[in-house]
Amino acid sequence: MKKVLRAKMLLLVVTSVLLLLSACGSSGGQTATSDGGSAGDKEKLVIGFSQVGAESEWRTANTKSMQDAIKEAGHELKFSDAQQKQENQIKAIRSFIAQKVDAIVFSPVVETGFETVLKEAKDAGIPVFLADRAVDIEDDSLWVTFLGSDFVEEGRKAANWLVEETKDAEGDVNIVELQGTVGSAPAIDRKEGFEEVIADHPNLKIIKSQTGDFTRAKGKEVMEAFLKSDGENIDVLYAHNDDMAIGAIQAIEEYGLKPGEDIKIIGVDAVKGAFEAMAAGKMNVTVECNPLFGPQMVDLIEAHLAGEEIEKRVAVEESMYTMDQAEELLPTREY
Ligand code: GZL
Repeated sequence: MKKVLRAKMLLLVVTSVLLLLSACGSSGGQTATSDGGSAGDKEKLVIGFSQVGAESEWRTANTKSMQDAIKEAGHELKFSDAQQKQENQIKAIRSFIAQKVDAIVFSPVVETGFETVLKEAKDAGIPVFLADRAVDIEDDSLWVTFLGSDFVEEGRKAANWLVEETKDAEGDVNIVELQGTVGSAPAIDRKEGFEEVIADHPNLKIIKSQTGDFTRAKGKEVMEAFLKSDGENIDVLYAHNDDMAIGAIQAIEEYGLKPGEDIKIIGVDAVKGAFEAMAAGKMNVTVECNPLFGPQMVDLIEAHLAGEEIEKRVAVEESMYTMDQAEELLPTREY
């Protein structure tokens, strides 16, 4: 009996020692996987992302889309919020270069002033991917691709809605315009597209135009000034983004007029706030500018670094939404 007990004890000790050794082996250098290789089969990249700022609902959603996509792909993100200042973006890109990241994603706050730092990235052999906004630089070898919306088309869509909305109007239709950040691609292009369409309709007149820098606060402030100088004479507001439109709506109500009725409100982005304003009858239309392109951007980076050919310009698919659709669509909106 004692011999059997001793044999069982010995077996238990040997088994325990073997188990302990195998555990130590797997928690050492390599994480063991079913195929015995390193975890996953995708190389882990370090991606530097220089974001414009956090000036609008659109921007916040865009940042989240990029951060989530990079994390889900198993890559490391080095993120910089430039607070809408060009000098902060230039500093961030130089920092990414010094850290030898594998790729730089960059949404330029304005179209000019980045050529030198982009040349530094190219000289360092680090590919740059333009996200959301373009730069006005001849040498397009300084970036791999530009993934973003067609802002000129967004301006055209806004104006075409107004042409249809005012086709039976008698006399002039007076428009005030809240422009986006001065010098930014969306501000320049949304103005261009809108003016291209209304040029064929001389009764549609822009009587005041000023930047609201894409923020609610500035949009409200500038709209207050418009109302002070031209209040009863304003028929339409064209805002280059919904955040400025929402700020302007507050100004219009405080002035004593009904936004969406006395003054038609046109925005761009199609953020949740715009759907809420439209559902409340205070805004008439928003042109979609889709910020949720994080996964598409990660695919482009991985494809380029894997040696695949990438189109120089990749457009994001978009639509337009009106007041009568708002209530039904609001619960479905992701940003
Ligand atoms: C457009 C983006 C613009 C948004 C604004 O792609 O660059 O910047 O329309 C944001 O809301 O501030």
